Amino acid sequence: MRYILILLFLAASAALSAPVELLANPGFEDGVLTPWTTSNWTVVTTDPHSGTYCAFDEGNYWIKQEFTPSDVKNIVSVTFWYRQPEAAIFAFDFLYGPSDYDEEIVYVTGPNWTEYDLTYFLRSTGNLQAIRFYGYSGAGPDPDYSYLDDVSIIYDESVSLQPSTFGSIKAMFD
Ligand SMILES: [Ca+2]
Ligand SMILES: [Ca+2]
Repeated sequence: MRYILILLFLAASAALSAPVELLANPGFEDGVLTPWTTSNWTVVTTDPHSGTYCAFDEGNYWIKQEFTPSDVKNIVSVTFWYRQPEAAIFAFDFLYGPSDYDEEIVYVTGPNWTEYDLTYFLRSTGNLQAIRFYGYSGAGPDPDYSYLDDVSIIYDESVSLQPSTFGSIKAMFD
């Protein structure tokens, strides 16, 4: 009986320690936005970063996905791919509550798909529960198009036991 319990414990530990993607439909390959919500974004097939689909917006509108509130100490990476034909800017938010969020501006330097790593932007403590991106308006005379694809938030239960997790390191400097 004892060995069975140990085996069950090991199996449960292995299941918990596997890194998991917190987002659903992170590359829009469902062909619809769900479960993303938005004020104007749509799914298109115009030059996606990968697969068949990406998300598209014209103007400064938001797209957001909520997920199970997750301890930042276990979030090992936040990345996404973004494209704007004009050299412009866009904003993104990390939400820790319905109206509790941090916002930052990203400067776009060229028209090609670019990967951004937002992991540094996590708070040292708290539970992340949604991510939100914006398009833009203005910049040059071209249409204010924004494309988004392959968003990823990786959660790993096992890293909470390690003092070298990103959140712990950040806490030293807060
Ligand atoms: Ca895609
Ligand atoms: Ca413009």
